Amino acid sequence: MPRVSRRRVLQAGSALAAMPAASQQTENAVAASDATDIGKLPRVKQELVDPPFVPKHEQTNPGGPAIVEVELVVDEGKRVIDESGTEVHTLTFNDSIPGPLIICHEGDYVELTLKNPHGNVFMHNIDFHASTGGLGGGALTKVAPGQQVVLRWRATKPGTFIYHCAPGGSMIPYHVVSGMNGAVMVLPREGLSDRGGSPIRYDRAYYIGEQDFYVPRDSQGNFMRYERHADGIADMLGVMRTLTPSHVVLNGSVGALTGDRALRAHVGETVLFIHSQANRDSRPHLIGGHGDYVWEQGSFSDPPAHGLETWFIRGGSAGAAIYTFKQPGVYNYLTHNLIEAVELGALAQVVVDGDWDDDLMTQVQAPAPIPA
Ligand SMILES: [Cu+2]
Repeated sequence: MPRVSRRRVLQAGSALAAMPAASQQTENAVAASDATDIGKLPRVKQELVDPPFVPKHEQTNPGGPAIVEVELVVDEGKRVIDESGTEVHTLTFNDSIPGPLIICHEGDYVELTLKNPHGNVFMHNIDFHASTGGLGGGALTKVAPGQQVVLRWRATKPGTFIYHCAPGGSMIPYHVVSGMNGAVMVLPREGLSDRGGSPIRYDRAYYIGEQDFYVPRDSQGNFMRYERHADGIADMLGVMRTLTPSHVVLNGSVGALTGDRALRAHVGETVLFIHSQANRDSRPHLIGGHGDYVWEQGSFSDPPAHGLETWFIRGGSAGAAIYTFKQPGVYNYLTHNLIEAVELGALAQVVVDGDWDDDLMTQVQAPAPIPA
């Protein structure tokens, strides 16, 4: 394969975006000055982990920028997404739905190696909403089976952002609703803060990726199974065009974050929830708790909202919410379209241990017959 120079691709990208010539020159100038400094920056390899867990990270990082190296491998597989054994062919980053959370600090460079292994059949790429230029990296990362590519981009905007595959045409939504999406969290160097500028720190963080699936049904209404991935594409595109998902789930399947697989916390702990939805709107709600601080639109440049009951995640974005648990119990974390939560699967649980606070809530009288 002939190597395409970065400059050429940038020019192609600018033609697509009708970028004026002056800004093209500026971009090339910036690229040249970056190239001289980049070799001096420290490199940090980030071990990505399967959600709901997040990679090890510092909440503050007052030092200078680093190059954060990450690797994503495209998986073309199959998975069961509900209790009745409904099976879907999946397209994923690192065999995980959602793809792993990547964490860096504002000003860092993210250097991604994207691998599309031999044996896969589709072309893939990646569009980082946190990045700038070149279709979010999509123009520079198209990889055929057997290829890998390395992309570096600078995290200039602090916040939570999705990334997703976007190989072109109908394959863009098809790959996204087959699982190819995840999120990046770009922390401010001084860490998170409230609207008064006071620091906010968390004891643990969980990444929840909401996924809509569009599984075709047969004439009896049963979910279809397809031997090969390609066999089901036309039927699935038909269901996608109804805009009516068969499943809406948190972290890849119904029940992925409930029961034995529920999230854990203790009374008094402050928990950061990052919630992404690459394709549809969502309404996260923690039953029995609140969003103490919520960056609903995901931008850490804006102060968080305080004390919310439900927040809104726009399709194609990720947001963050922080809550300090004050009571023990099993909390349901769901999308407050309750039909999607209860009937379609978009429900997780947080099991919190600790002591009950009677001052916050108490049962004054147990259920008893109404006096005559
Ligand atoms: Cu893809």
